[in-house]
Amino acid sequence: MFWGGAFIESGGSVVMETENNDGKFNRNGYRWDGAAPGSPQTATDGWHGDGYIAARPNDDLRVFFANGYLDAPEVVYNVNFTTTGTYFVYLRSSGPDAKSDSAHVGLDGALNGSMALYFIGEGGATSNWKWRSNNNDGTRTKINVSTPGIHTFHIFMREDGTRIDRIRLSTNKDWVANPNDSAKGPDESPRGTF
Ligand SMILES: [Ca+2]
Ligand SMILES: [Ca+2]
Repeated sequence: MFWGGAFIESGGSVVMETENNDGKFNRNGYRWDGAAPGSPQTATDGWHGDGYIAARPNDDLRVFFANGYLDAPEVVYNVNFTTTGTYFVYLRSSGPDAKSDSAHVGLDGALNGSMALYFIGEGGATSNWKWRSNNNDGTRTKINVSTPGIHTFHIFMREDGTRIDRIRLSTNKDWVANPNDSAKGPDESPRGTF
């Protein structure tokens, strides 16, 4: 789907519904269901916007480790940045089990992190969805926007079955979605042409 422009970063923050992606690439028998073109996924309650994306099929047969992320199915988002510098990556995610709770993220084609995400039932949790912002080793997931203008944010599959609802890129390293980390977060950013 052509949305007519890039997401607009403002004040060091940009928020995107994952289902409003700007491109989608199926690879090696795997795909992101719910990414445009195609209807958003809606079966797991608690999503925002029009739904979410999910890596499928969830057969646990293959994990795209960091050295093979370019072989993994991908979705992309175009963002116009005016604020340069370090952004922390926050993903609102969900998964059916611990073999379905991670993804790779990047900027302009480079890999910037392999994120440990969230699965239902983790730690006795009662929410289907939570925001996560760390790599698998516990360090923060970051991107560096070195120049103003349009850049492309990428999500690649790592483990199949992973669901992602929303993306926030923020210069605030301490952001917590109030009233708790399962909350929606800020409204989706507008788009514009540049
Ligand atoms: Ca899986
Ligand atoms: Ca969504």
